[in-house]
Formats: sequence, structure tokens, C-alpha cells
Amino acid sequence: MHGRESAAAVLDANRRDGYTIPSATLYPFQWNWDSAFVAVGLAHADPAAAKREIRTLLDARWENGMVPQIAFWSDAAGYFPGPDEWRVGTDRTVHADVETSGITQPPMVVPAAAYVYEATGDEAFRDSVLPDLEAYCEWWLRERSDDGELVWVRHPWATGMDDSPAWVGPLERFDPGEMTYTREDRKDSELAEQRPTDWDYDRYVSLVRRGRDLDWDETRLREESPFVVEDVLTNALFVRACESVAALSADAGDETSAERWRAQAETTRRALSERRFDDDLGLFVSYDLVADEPLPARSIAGLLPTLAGAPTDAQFARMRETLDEFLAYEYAAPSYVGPEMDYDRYWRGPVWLNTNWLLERGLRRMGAETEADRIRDDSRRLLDREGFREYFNPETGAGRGSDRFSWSAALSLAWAA
Ligand code: 2M8
Repeated sequence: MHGRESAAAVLDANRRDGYTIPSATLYPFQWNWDSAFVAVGLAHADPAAAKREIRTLLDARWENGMVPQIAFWSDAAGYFPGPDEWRVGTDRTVHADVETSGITQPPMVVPAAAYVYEATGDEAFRDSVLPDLEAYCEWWLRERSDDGELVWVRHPWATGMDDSPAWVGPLERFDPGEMTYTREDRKDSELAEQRPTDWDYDRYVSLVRRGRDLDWDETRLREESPFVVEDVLTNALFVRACESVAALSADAGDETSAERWRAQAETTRRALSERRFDDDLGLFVSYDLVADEPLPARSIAGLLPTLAGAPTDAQFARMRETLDEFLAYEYAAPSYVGPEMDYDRYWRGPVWLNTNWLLERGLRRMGAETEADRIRDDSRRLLDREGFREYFNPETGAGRGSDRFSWSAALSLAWAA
């Protein structure tokens, strides 16, 4: 039994002061795109909590516009790296004095805020969040784009799909040297088998230390970071973010701003279609700006430019063949399909419900209703079978990672609505 009441109970248990932690056992702080998915799930079930979730996340926004990956609102123990490792300080935030990490995550908070506004029609909420959402989109363009078309990230954690096989190439190209630190995420042997390896973690931590050594200076990091990647999922959500700011601005009567963000959405959408489609693989691929080469991988991220309406008809016809490979499992859709696929390891194969929710939406935007229904139905089957687990084996359906995971509970509410 994993119905509405148990989903609400999980979210209540994970709720702190104005925000929801992803999981009590693994992630004791506020995470950026986790909060966005929580707000989507609560938009109808508990609109006041949905609005507060978004507002609290935006309260951690930096003065330069960045909305950080983690806001350390409490001094909870049990997660590495914490504020002492990031050393961001509390002076960068504009609304509150809070420690944060030094990177962002895919800009899901912007479409999530628009979704909450559509559900509630609360104009005071719209007017409270719109300046922060617009500042965030401005930040992506100003600090994270070389050409004003596509945006880049400088850490695998910023992509949300941390250990995706797509990142192996850029991570292989640098040597983190001797690394000393203690991981907190491998508390039991089952989890140890599913979490990213130490090889990956050495590189994640090394990138954090490089960032803090350069005092999070974006210009120098663009020049010196060994990991600078135009991630297709981030760009797809950036298009949705621009569309959302345009819609909210139009609704607020600001046609000038609406026009500007509509045009930006179109620019990024076209760049995705013209420059990031891999016809051999039949999906979109990310791009390594350091090595100046594409990162071919059959990652579910490569199907998500559908969310942005990016594929041409011909591209989508080709993508449908690739989509069949993701639908060939008992439970769709695995996060990755390919030689390095691992059904149980984190973002290397398991099904995640947030990417399923995004893929369902993308497929509906492209008119692929049957495939979208399949993704929704498989997601519901997994939830019925295993409850609100963090991720799931695509063949057996077995729940993996943490239990009582917030975005799984929240999205079950969205699927029940
Ligand atoms: C995972 O990432 C964190 C780092 O951000 C980690 O592994 O420690 C990812 O699944 C990410 O997408 C998610 O936002 C985060 C919290 O659920 O966990």
C-alpha cells in the first residue's frame, strides 16, 4: 500500500523548516532539483507547502543569480561534502545568510514554480518568485554560456546524473592526485555496491577543491576546470525555464520580458537540434568543451530535449527507434542503456522516477501518447510494488538506494492527480 496518505506521510516526515530533505538516511539538507520535484508533487495536494518549498530554495540564491545545488539550512550530520568542504561562506546569498554548495543543478525549479502557479493562480507567489527565476536564467546566460545559445556545467553533480557513463571521458582526462576524505554515503554494503565508485568520488571531490581554491570565480573556473560540459538535460530544462519565465512574465503583464525569454528558448532549442543530435545513436548527446568533442552515450538525458520540443520530425522518427531500446525492459525507462549498463548502480542503468516524469512530459509534447502512457504506467507499477525508493532495477523492479525518498513520494502524488 503506497497510496496518497503514505506519500504525504513520507513528505511530512522529511519536511524541515520550509523545505523537504530528499531522504533522512542519505541527504539531510535541501537539494535544488529535489525540491522542484517535491513542489510539483505538492502543487495540488498541499499548495501552501509547494509554494514554501520553492520560496525557501530561492532564498538560498546567490547574488549573481545562481540557485545552488545544496542549501545547508541546518547543521545536520551524515553527508559529505558539507559546508566546511565547499567553503562558500554566507556572504554570497541575497535573501538569507545560509551556507550552500558552490555549484547548481538542472534548472527544474523554474518550470516547477510555473507549474505551482498554474495550479494555484496565486499572483502574490508569482510576483515573489519571478525576479529570482529571471535572475537565475540570466545567470546561466551570463556565467555559463560561451555563445548565448547553450549552457554548460562544471561538475557531474550539477547534472543530477552524477555517475552517468557520459562523464567518464572528461573525468578520465584529469588526475585528482592523492585524495584524503571520508565518504558518508556507503553506510551499508548494499549501498556501497550501488553508489558511485571511489574513482568517481576522487574526481568529484577534486573538482570541489579546485572550485573553492579559485574562490568560485566563474571566469577562472571556465579557463581552468578540467570538466566543462554542455549537458543535454540541463539545456532541455533551460529551454523549459526560459519558456516558464516568458509565460509568468506575460501573465504579469511584462510583454518585453516575455518576448525576450521566448526568443531565448527558441535560440537554445534550435542550437540543441542543430548541434547536439547524434544520428548514429538516435538521441541528443552532451558536449565536452575542454576536449571540444561530443560525449556519445545512450543516456536517458539524450531523450529529454523532447521536453523542449527540440527534435525535428526526422530526428524524432530516429529517436523512436532508440526509445524502443529504453522500452525493452520490464520497467521503463532505465537511466542508461549501453555496454557499461549496470541495473543496480545509481545513474548507470536503474529507473529513476524524476527522469521518468520528465520523459513522459517530453513524449507528450512530441505527441507520442502511447509511449508516454507506458512510462507513466511503469512508474506507477514500481511505486505500487516497492514504495518510495530512490531508484529501481529495470528488469526485476527491485527498489534500490534510500527508502522513503521524497521525489518518489511527491511524483506518486503527481501521477495520482
Ligand atoms: C544525488 O546526488 C548527490 C549529490 O548531489 C549525491 O549523490 O550525494 C543525485 O541523484 C542527484 O540528482 C540528487 O539531486 C541528489 C539528492 O537526491 O542525490
